[in-house]
Amino acid sequence: MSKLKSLFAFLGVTMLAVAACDVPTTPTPDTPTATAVIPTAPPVATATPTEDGEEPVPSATSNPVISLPDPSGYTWTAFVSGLERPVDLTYAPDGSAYLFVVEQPGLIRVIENGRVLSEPYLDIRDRVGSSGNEQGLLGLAFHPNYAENGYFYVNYTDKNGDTHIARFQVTADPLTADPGSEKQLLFVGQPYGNHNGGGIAFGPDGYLYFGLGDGGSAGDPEGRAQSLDTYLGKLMRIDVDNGDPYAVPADNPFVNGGGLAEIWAFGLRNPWRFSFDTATGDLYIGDVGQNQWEEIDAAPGNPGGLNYGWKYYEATHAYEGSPPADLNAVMPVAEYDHSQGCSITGGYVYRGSALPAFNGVYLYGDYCSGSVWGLLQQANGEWQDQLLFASGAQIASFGVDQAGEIYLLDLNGDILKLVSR
Ligand SMILES: [Ca+2]
Ligand SMILES: [Ca+2]
Repeated sequence: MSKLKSLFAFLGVTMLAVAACDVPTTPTPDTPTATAVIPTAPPVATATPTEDGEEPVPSATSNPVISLPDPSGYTWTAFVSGLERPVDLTYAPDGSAYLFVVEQPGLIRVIENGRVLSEPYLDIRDRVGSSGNEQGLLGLAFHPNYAENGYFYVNYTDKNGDTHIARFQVTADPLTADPGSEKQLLFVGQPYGNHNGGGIAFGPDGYLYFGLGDGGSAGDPEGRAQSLDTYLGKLMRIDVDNGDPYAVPADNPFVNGGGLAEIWAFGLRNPWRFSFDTATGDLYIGDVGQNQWEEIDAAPGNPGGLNYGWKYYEATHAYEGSPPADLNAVMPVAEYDHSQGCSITGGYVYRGSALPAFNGVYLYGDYCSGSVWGLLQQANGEWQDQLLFASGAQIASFGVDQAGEIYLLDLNGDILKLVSR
């Protein structure tokens, strides 16, 4: 996580790229053991591996992959192109093979068999404002029971720059949603044009999560990220299946007071992208940094009420103010400085089937440098973090399809898919 370690990681990749033809994936030298990460499995009596040649049986939450793969065997290949500022990609959990891509000016487009359909799924350019680089239609999440209710949820900024969390519904035509079906869940005024967050996703608990930045400007001038009286600089968690327009889950951290009831996590600067590991439910957040440091936060088990430290800390580094003694800030599991990029783009833990060497690996990138890193927790709890790819893209987001395969979105209009060579 230090510059030094990042440098070693980069050198390692470079050397592999130069030297590797048939070099098998090897554990990194500082990985102490080759035992599998099985956090919730019953304790093993000894550390001795089975000697009868049997494969260890991974539990549902284990990572059979114990070391990051040799990236030279994989590449980001062109998937679709010609989009206008694509910023989010997801699928409808209804068994269809369609992919849905969000275009920042206010469209959702459908991808069928690697082809972008000409008719948009949703067009709300009439109410979306995207004059600023960080404004627009920013995030999309389909309801887990979309096949039955046709609901999906978006995170967007309007013509005044203010945030809306809203629900829409599909029409009788599965490829067309109704722009007139908008139901507003939450309106949040924005004091500045930037740092609007934008991510929105259902958690493994069936609740809807969405992230908002600290409001903007620079250095969180009004201290919003640490204030529990504003949605800015937070991750929220709501129950869209009860209440009108929603209910607050009874186990939200501030449901009985102390802060806004919808808040799930705080101390965030601009959590542009976050995701849940579909196998473990663990939460990962890419929180964009201020002057020097970009960070990935991870919350195994996704507990509520975590404080990610901004603006006392920019990643692991003191930023401004004296933290109170009881701060208990959660430090990132990975960080890099601005010699390696400028704005972090959180990604996904790979759980597809085409690339088994990536199973359990969290992939994330940088908007400016196009670098893609892999992050993997080791048996001893340490995180292996390594630069894997130079994508050449302006990475606005990552996305996964229903099969768990992973894509990256280039803000210039392209979507790339990770494949083996
Ligand atoms: Ca803002
Ligand atoms: Ca932080």
